[in-house]
Amino acid sequence: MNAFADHPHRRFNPLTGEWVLVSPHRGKRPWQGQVEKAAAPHSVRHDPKCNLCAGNLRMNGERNPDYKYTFVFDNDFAALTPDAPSDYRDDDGLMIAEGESGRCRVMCYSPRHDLTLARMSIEEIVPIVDCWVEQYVELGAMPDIGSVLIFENRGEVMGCSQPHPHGQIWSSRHMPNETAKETERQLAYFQAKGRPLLVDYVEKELALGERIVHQNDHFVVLVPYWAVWPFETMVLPKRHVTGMDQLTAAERAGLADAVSNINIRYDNLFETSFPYSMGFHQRPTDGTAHEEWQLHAHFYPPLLRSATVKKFMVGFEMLGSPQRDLTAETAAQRLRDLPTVHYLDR
Ligand code: H2U
Ligand code: ZN
Repeated sequence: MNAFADHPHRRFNPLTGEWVLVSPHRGKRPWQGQVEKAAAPHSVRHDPKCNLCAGNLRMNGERNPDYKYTFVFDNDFAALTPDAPSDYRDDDGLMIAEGESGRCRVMCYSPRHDLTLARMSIEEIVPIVDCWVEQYVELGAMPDIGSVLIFENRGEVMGCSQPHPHGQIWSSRHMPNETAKETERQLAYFQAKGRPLLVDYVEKELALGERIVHQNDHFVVLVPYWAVWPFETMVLPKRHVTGMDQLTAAERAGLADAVSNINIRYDNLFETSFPYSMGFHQRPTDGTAHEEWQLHAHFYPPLLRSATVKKFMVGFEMLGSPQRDLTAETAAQRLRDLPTVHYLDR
């Protein structure tokens, strides 16, 4: 095991069947990458020009209600719509297209323009968890929806177009690539071992402890053994839960705590509003039980060594395999060692 702390190796991601190259010896190489200015934190509680603030006009001319907690609306520029063209396949199977129906929604986390998940109390995050569950159940019950993907892009560097804290929900007839890969891998493991892959994985990580960042009675935050992004993490339940609809009230609060904790640690790492794409993977909503599935969230943050220096997925990563210098164990240690009071509150 120890040679892996200093020498190039590759690690296998059992959830996707893909490899990541790890080069820990490169940790001290000289760096002259770009330095951008960190975005200033948003300080106004209500911005009259914001499309997502309560009571304001959206881009399609509709007015938002005077909402108090969360607010969900159909994306005014939805990538998926309820109607879809029919499928097409040429004789050689070289040109294949399928009509894809779906619904895209936007979810404002709170009326506060300046309140990111990192600055919210656990009590303020619980209504967001409740709203995630509600959306998963409602969209998943639609006959043409086989997959519900709840996610958040945060920070301009991640292409987030609206500063008001919000997430998105894209639901579709087919499973998108990542969920399809994870379904295939989890099913194969479940058929071979009779246990869900990620239930076994969490048990193992809890016993080893070296990649655990935070845990409460119900949820664990860890840097996965096969992490690709420098400070990538996963949030996983401690018991077998195929989808959010199976969470008890105590588990929803546990999830809110886990989400709060990792967001505070992330902001504290480089003392900035930490950008990321995060999202939940869970049981496909195609009407089958999917006992192989385990609910989890992935956080994919691009920052590498400061508030402005990010990791680029280029060259070898784009054409070969993802690569990282920092080991998952070192990343977990750094996140674990951070204070859990937000730097702006200290
Ligand atoms: P980001 O999460 O990447 O910032 O995207 C915000 C979404 O909000 C984006 O998909 C939608 C955009 O289409 N949006 C509306 O539907 N109406 C608006 O008035 C503003 C933005
Ligand atoms: Zn706003």
